Amino acid sequence: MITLALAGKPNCGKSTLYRAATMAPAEIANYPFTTIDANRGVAYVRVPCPCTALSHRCGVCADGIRYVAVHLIDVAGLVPEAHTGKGLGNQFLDNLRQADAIIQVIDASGGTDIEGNPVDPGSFDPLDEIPMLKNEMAMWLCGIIEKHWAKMQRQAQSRTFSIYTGIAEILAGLSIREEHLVEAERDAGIHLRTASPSDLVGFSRILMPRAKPMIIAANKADLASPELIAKVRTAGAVLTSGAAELALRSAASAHLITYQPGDPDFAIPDEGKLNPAQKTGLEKMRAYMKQYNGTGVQTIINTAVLELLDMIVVYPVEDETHFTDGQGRVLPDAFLMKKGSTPHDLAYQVHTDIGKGFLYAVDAKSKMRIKESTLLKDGDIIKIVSTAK
Ligand SMILES: Nc1nc2c(ncn2[C@@H]2O[C@H](COP(=O)(O)OP(=O)(O)OP(=O)(O)O)[C@@H](O)[C@H]2O)c(=O)[nH]1
Ligand SMILES: [Mg+2]
Repeated sequence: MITLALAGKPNCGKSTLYRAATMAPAEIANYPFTTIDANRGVAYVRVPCPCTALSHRCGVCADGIRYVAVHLIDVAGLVPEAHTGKGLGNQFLDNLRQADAIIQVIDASGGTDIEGNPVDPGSFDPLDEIPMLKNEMAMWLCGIIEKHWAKMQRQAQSRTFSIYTGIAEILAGLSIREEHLVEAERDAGIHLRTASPSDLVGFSRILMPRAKPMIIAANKADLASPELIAKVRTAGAVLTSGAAELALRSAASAHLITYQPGDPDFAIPDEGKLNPAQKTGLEKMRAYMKQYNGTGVQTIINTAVLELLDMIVVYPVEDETHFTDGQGRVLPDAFLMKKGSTPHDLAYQVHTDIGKGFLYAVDAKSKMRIKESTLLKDGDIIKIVSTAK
């Protein structure tokens, strides 16, 4: 399953975003290093369900909205010089190994310094947080390579030894491909076989963003001044209010409001159930959501998966006439696939045996058999015909 990780300085709202997105427990507090051990949970990408265009509704989606699961990890806060052991150090960055992409959380309100201590709102520049995390992550990566470097250079004396394979092995689990290494070596202007420790720093800085694509969540946007909002937006950040999303989801589970994650607004079925404080709180959130088109929490997850990781959602079925699986369930599964995947790739994702025995695929919407080389499209409903059952 796709894995996203929330990372950033302490006290910027990572655990709040995590709780809002997963509705799983996690400690939240207004001081640095509240989180020590990583939290892991399930969040969802929101997409329109293709069943709305069919004669049978699927029974899985909520009013035509389909939520597709991804893993979400919330890690401890990172401070400058974490790679030399400051704060909680950077050992916990190992939690990011499994992440396909990183959501860097910054405090858009400028109300906490680089170490997460509360300061006057607006007195800290949130954009200063961005290079800090990049730097610490690059130094972490560099540290992993350096640990093995002496041995690697000895091995590199042998002509048959591939330095790329060697590094790829050290970084196993980080989803780094050998071509990333070749490109980063070229762009850093170094020769890996003879690289010095300082060469490795430059190399790691270039390699890091290729290995772990990153997107920025400008959180606590509900507290941010218009100037800071404009500033973080110019830097390409997605505005989020983890606190608002968490409050809305909690209110929805208590049946005080009707709200689906990612909706631009919510409804209050019975005003009488709310106390005055709840009413004022909800009105504030509504004003915020109107201005910024929702709380931004769903947007950041969708953007990370669908745009940053360039994925589409595809629906495999066994019966292309009724769009069902073997038990008659309509569109039971939704798979996130990298754009550029083929039906054969989908077959492998469903099951290795189905992939091995792949014969051909049928586009269930047109009922046409599709060529193996055809690329899957977002929202495709596909029947796979395989020798394996
Ligand atoms: N107004 C507002 N407050 C928020 C928001 N997100 C988080 N907070 C508050 O910011 C403080 C820190 O939140 P946490 O979620 O614990 O932050 P963290 O990044 O996980 O912190 P560490 O685990 O210490 O690194 C808490 O007081 C939250 O209530 C937000 O979107 N808006
Ligand atoms: Mg935390």
